[in-house]
Amino acid sequence: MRITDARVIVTCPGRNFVTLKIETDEGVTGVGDATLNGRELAVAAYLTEHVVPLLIGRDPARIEDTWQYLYKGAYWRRGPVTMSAIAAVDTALWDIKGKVAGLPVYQLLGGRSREGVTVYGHANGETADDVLEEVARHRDQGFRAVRVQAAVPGLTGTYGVSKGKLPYEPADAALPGESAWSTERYLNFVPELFARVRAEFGPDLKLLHDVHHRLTPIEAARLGLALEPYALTWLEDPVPAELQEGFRLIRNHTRTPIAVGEVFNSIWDCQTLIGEQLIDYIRASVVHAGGITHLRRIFDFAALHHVRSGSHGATDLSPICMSAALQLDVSIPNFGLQEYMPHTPETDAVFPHGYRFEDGYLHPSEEPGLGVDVDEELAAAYPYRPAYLPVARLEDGTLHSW
Ligand code: EZ4
Ligand code: CO
Repeated sequence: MRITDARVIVTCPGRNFVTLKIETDEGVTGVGDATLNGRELAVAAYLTEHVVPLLIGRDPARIEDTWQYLYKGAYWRRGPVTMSAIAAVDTALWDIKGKVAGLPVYQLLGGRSREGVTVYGHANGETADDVLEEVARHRDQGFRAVRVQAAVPGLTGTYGVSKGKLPYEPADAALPGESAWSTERYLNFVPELFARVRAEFGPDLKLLHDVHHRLTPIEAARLGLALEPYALTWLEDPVPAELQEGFRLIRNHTRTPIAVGEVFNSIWDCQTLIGEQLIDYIRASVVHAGGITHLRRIFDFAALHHVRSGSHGATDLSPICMSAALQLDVSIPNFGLQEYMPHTPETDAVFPHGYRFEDGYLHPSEEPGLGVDVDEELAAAYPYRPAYLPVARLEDGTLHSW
């Protein structure tokens, strides 16, 4: 079997997505997500200009060799643009291999390790009262785990909090918006919020919180310590993670579990974090961390160090990425949690898929391959629109960490 064609599909059914579709001489096709929020067209060009010509004529069965060829052959290794492009190829090749074998991809990864994939939803709101309502709504829908975020009193526009009741879509402006940040106000408010949520919902519901890289290690240590009475499942992205050693200080001060990794693109981004057991959950994703092949390598490394998976699953990861993530989630031994933000009906229609939510779990498709496709005709009806994440500034105007 040979690859005969590969094309990049850019579409915006409510938000932007980049998809790679690979075709073969035997009529079997595969799809991969290549979406990099706010830098979509860079990955599209990387694929079209520099990767697609290398794929034509290759044997689609050689997944590992193709991964190594694209990673090592480029000379320029790693980076989110490169690794999202490699991820798209890798994901599409696993899709093809599953279809050829007549098996869902998880069967090729060793089969099931669990009955369902435990997911967490997002409860967010302008006030603590709104948040309590949202947590209750998720619990009533069957969610066993909920990420809790509220607007910080005294600040306008807190990242991760939607306007109105819809799931939030943070890349919301043709040029980046700006919001104000105060570490003092934030640190004073969050423990109060969790005291209320834990008191209202009891000990069984798993609670999570995302700091979005806004603190320093000592500030994160203070927050982790203050949250210990409320037994969080994890505190996410407490600090920017370029300095992996910075997590030693957090670890030395708090027993609140730590999750990190949504911006990571390779195993080298978490080598110290995992190797020294400085984190509890690694949140890298199929689309940004080199596809199924490389993410499984990260998860296997994590398994040796008591670190579980906590895969990123925000709305900027397409249903193709979610389909691939679920195939991994259900098969690996050290699965932890999977983030699940439902996509809009427009997005679901462009990417018909077979995964389903039931009773707090997502279940992967049982179709051969990944069980997802892209409707190219429908995709063409939603042209690309520039959309960027906001930036945060301190109250005096200083550009703050993201
Ligand atoms: O900021 O997906 O855990 N979820 C998040 C998301 C990320 C976006 C970035 O593209 O932190 O909202
Ligand atoms: Co996050």
